[in-house]
Amino acid sequence: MDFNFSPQQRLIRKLAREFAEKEVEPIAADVDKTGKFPRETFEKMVKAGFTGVCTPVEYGGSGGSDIEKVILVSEIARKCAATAGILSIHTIFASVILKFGTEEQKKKYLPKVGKGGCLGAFALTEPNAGSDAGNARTTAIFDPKTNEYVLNGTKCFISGGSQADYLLIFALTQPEKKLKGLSCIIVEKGMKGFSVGRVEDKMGIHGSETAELIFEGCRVPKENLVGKEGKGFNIAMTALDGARIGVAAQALGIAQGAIDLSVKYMHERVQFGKPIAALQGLQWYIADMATKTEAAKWLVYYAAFLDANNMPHTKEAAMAKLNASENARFVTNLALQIHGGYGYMKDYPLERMYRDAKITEIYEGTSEIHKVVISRAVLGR
Ligand code: COS
Repeated sequence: MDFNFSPQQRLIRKLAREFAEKEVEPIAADVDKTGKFPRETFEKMVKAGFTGVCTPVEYGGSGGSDIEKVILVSEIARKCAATAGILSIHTIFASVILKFGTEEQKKKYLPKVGKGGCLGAFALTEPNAGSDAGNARTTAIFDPKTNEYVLNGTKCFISGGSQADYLLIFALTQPEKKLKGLSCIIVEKGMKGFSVGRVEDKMGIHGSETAELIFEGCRVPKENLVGKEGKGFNIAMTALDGARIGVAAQALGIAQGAIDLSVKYMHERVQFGKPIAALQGLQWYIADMATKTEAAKWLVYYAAFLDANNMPHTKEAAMAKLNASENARFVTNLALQIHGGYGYMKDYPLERMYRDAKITEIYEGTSEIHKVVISRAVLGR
């Protein structure tokens, strides 16, 4: 067994930490306040090679794996969960194209979502297909006269959907087959018949825009089909296994950031004539926060290790996300408590982190869905 990062991974962690301190932390409160997508920061992440983290060098990426993705996402989430979420979700597009795309699709799209500065998104959810993702109703009917798919329907709660240049849309090419008729199709920003609807007003992760996508007779060339027709659900589930590791990394970073702030505050804040770090009640809080976060970290890295080595990781990704997201809520709650009244004020980052942590228990699969996935694997059902 080897729990050490390679020298390369240590370097990436150092770079990511410096980037988060210099480029992300100073604007995190503003991103939260305005809810504006941090385009400039995204462009800086492009320049730093973060956006193509898992894409091979020959396709314009940085040649890393899920382990490097976890390092980047968790370090950035330490300072701003919204920015980390943007990066994490963006990487799903490339991972799907890499695993299921044609050589032409890889050559066309991977350099663009790597060093090219384009943003990718993943659109599965619909008003009546959330946890029951197989109930999607958006259709993509093939028109043999023009060799195009014609998309009709609405996607909702799509992270980055309003900003994305390229979107993976899951739609029924054979509606009568339901889940088995679902396919994955690339839609490009600006395609006729595709528009962005409502941009949601959320509790947290404000800079990571969440949008409704509307398809009204949107014509997409046949070559934009990813994988085989009817295999869309399997593609979506495979993609979500990786995406869940990204959310787990985001949750891990939020928890680590809340611990950092709590330690600093406990040494500085004096009550009853001594720093509050001397109070045993709060020492026990910190002990619990640190222990649970350390445990969460290794489950996240284990899932990433399996993914990076092409080993089955559905159960482990679900466990990592379930555990890390519950931990992020637990830790931000105690961190806010340690900060007392100051923690509740918008002048301090704790109330933002507390709000941001909540989404990690919901998106890319709720905690309850992860328990379904885990229990099925454990019970062999
Ligand atoms: N990887 C690859 N394929 C998978 C898979 C995985 N992790 N999980 C399931 N599949 C495949 C199955 O093998 C099956 O394929 P075949 O029919 O070819 O054998 C198919 O998908 C259907 O699987 P299953 O019967 O398990 O589907 P269910 O409808 O019972 O759904 C859950 C399973 C609940 C786990 C799934 O719907 C889910 O993850 N829901 C949450 C969706 C979600 O996370 N949404 C968040 C937002 S995404 S924008």
